[in-house]
Amino acid sequence: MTFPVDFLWGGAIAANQAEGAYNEDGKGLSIADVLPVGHERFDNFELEIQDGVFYPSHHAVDFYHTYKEDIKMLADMGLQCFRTSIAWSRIFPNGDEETPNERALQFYDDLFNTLLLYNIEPIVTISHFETPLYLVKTYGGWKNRKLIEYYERYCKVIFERYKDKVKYWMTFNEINHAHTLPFLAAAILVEDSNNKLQDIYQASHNMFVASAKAVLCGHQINPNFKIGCMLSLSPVYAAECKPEDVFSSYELRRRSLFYSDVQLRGEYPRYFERIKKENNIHLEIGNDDLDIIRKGTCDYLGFSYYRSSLHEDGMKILGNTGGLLGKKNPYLNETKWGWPIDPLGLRYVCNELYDRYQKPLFIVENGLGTRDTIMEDGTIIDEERMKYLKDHVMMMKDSIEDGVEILGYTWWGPIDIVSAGTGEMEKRYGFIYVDKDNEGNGSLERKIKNSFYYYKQIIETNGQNLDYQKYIYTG
Ligand code: BGP
Repeated sequence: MTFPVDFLWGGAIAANQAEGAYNEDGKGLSIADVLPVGHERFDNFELEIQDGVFYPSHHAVDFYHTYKEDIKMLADMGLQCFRTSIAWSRIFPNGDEETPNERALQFYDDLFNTLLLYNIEPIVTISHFETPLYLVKTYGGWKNRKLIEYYERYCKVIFERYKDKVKYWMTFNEINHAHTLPFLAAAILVEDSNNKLQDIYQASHNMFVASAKAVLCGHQINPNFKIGCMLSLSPVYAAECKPEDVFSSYELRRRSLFYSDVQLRGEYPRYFERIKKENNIHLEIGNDDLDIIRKGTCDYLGFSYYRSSLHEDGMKILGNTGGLLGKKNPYLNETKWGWPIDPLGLRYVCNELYDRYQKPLFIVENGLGTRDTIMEDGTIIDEERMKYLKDHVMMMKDSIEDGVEILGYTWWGPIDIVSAGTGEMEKRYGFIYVDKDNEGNGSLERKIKNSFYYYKQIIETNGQNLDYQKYIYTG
């Protein structure tokens, strides 16, 4: 058997993309709650809710109310672990309160209990693109080190509360997106800044300290906790063999790996000195910060992998989520949203990361976002999704045979949820269909897609039976 017996097969979502109930039971607004739908959602939003604007996170797929039935369906599929985030603005509506919101704590108690009832291991992202909005409006987001204190308080509360229910944690979702999606990943508005990189690196520094503090206090509360960092790590290939393209791709890659370098090695890499000098960056660093970062290294590296990108020296860089990135790769097919499909890239990344850190990896996001067609008889034969899944699982298997240590695999969006990049519902990842469209219409009814049975088979056979022919039989 290639996959270890304790390999965790699962699925992943985020609170803001699934729960809805944006103002129920005392929840405050989060940054996601002011983002409209559309490809320009990050260029086109206000920090206050506007009349007549549709906000997809407000009701999302109503997971806040349907989690019991949804988890039962996921359990039927055989899920062994389930990654979700805790919405920080449920626990601390503004983010800077002294006392947590008990109703919200109770909600996550019930959610984790439901998972445990089905023997599904919960995996929790502490902050997944949903910083309380008040922290942006009042403190300017993560570039203000006040947030370290508030995040630490939040972590202590949830660690204490769920210490016997949750073992796997991740401190910040796709922290390296501080560069490409600064509002989502670091809760900062950099458009009008006179030194954008100064703000991004200051926010990153503060998040590093916060993450390290979380690791230290988490291990104190429960020494069995496994606390990981989480990055978006789709690889960057040079567009040509021109040395300038190759070196520039390397630098772009390193701009991401900078985050895992700090969070896994516990210190700033030497190349950072030059970046600071050349960009006039002066970081505010507290007396104990570097010591805390050194001691609070993460236990594993969680990462998302969807695609690769092609880079040319001097090219404008866009983020993974949402925008189209890079040049077209003539060797790869693309999804309907223009993301190159590159299974071998996953093996490349797994090897690259394990060679660099020798720490366990956790593939906490991978998936295909596409449109689905419902047949007349109600079936959804999502062959493209099954193929994507098969090809990536095969590469994960090869990576394990290469000697890479992988803790598990959580497919992104096992049930359809709102897209982070565009706010669309119709960019679907799920094995379970949710009847809702981009404008918010629909009955929210859940329907099983054929890929549901296929993933169930993969889990049941621990990745041995990858044949999906019988699930594309149309009669
Ligand atoms: C990652 C995010 C997720 C997620 C996923 C897919 O960057 O961590 O929150 O949504 O990308 O992206 P999208 O939803 O834009 O298709």
